[in-house]
Amino acid sequence: MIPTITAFERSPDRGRGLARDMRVRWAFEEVGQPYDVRLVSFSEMKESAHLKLHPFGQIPTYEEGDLALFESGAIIFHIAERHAGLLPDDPNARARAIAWMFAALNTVEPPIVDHSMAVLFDRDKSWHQERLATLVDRVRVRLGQLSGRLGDADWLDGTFSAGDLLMVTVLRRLGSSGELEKYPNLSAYVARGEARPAYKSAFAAQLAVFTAQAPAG
Ligand code: GTB
Repeated sequence: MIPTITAFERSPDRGRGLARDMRVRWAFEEVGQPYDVRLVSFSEMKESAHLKLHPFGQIPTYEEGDLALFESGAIIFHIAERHAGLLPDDPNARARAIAWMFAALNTVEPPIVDHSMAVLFDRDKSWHQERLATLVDRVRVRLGQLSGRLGDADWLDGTFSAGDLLMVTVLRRLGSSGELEKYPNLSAYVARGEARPAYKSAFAAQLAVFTAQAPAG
């Protein structure tokens, strides 16, 4: 059975692959699992049909037969458990890869999202500059620690895993902030992820949604 995920009908990122369906698409491509996508509008996400799938009215969701899932991390873990290619077979290496999945979502993503939300939504606030300085500091602490741990390795723990997939997508959210570029090994790490054929296929698929809607010319 081919799983169906949901994605933004019109992503605010204009095809840059920053919304969280991108990581799920990438996981499917890594394991060679075909998938369908149902595009949803912002208003549809808050209607009861979608809320049955996602209690917080967000994307992505995952449906396969009787199973419905939300939370990108849980969806990717589900995919990784059912297919080879995203988690090592060795039990200890597998546990460490799962720890990196949690680290990406629980330790590195929050300061990055707080920073990007402040840049997007709080520019006009009187306290913006002061708050931004704090948020930038928090991002730099995490990037410095991550950079130190990665060192000159290609991936976080041996071979590429779902931990790397999530970490790369989280770091990409820094966008044009200039923060990632302060850590050349992290920039190279993200570039390595983006160079994977599975990443490129996933990126092209989400970009096609934007291009199909963008006015020509
Ligand atoms: N913890 C959940 C998960 O990992 O699945 C978070 C899901 C989530 O935040 N979904 C967002 C959403 O549906 C889309 S990805 N938002 C609509 C809402 O809450 O009403 C977040 C996102 C949105 C836009 C950009 N962008 O434009 O750059 C980047 C990321």
